[in-house]
Amino acid sequence: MKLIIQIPCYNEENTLPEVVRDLPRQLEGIDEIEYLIIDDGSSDRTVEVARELGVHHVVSLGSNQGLAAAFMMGIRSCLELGADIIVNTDGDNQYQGGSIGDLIRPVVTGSADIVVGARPIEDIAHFSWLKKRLQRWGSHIVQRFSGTDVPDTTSGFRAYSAEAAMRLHVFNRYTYTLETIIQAGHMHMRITHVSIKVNPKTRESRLISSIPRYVRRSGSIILRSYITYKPLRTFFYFSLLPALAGLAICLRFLYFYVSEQSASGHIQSLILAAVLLIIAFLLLSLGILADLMSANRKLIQEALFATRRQMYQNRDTFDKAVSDSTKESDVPVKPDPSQN
Ligand SMILES: Nc1nc2c(ncn2[C@@H]2O[C@H](COP(=O)(O)OP(=O)(O)O)[C@@H](O)[C@H]2O)c(=O)[nH]1
Ligand SMILES: [Mg+2]
Repeated sequence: MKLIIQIPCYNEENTLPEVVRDLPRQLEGIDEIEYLIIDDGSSDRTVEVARELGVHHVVSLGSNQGLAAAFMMGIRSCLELGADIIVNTDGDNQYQGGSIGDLIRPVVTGSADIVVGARPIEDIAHFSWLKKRLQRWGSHIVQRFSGTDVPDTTSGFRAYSAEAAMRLHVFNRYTYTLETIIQAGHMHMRITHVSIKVNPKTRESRLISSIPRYVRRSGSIILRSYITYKPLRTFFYFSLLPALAGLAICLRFLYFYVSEQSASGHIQSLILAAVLLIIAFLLLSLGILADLMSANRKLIQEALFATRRQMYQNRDTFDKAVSDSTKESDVPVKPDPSQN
């Protein structure tokens, strides 16, 4: 079994040496361990430091594209390098390399597809009161939306089986942490967590430069991921308010119409009710369309997974098949004698 530990890095020259030195060299149940650095257009010496430290693989995005893009590039690279298990950890030395053995165990024994390292949020001294509350509420919302019980949904310390990694696809550019849990939950992957300890703070968080911005971006990621997987339900909820308001106004109109034997004076409310009911109808129609599109997405997702599995797990067979088919199409077509 091959384990690749990936570290997305954006200007981590100061902390990377400590992170790499702390990584395990061997682990029970693992035959090979390799490290991979994803450099997201760092302007410091991150790449040189990684090479000096003897990191096995360094891949680069060229320009700064954000943590989500770096994470996905790492996942694809690890799969191409033949990883059976992929561990993601951060470049700021927040997580402890010594916990990787515990983190991968459920994947090694085959009892989980994804394992999240859950930090003791309440006991972390450098997390402010507000950050602790946001972590807790955010995780609670993600648990509800994903149907999982991961207590720390923003933790970047995780282990993925190769098959789980092949199924994941992150659409947003900001962070992969929330979207991957919602995706995994809806794809019915087995996702579990283990308690971990963290190191003292080495620097300020670069992902959370401002709390309101972080809340807005995370909220939009959660909502968009949920709509992707449960479009009909979401649009049904959206349509409830105009539908109920429209119905109530309609009933009020009917009441006056029957009791006063005249509709005069209430036409405006009838128009308002009609507008609200049309809005509700349109929202529900959008939900039905989105639901049909999501059925297509599921098929594409399955096709993509099947292709990736064939590509990564039967690498030699796949390469041969591709080169054979290229050779065949290069062969000049012989003229058919029967045509003359
Ligand atoms: N690829 C990429 N990684 C980033 C970026 N910002 C932060 N990171 C990495 O993401 C990880 C977590 O970032 P950090 O600033 O520690 O945020 P925290 O999770 O709030 O502690 C670290 O490994 C960083 O190097 C970025 O713009 N691009
Ligand atoms: Mg950090």
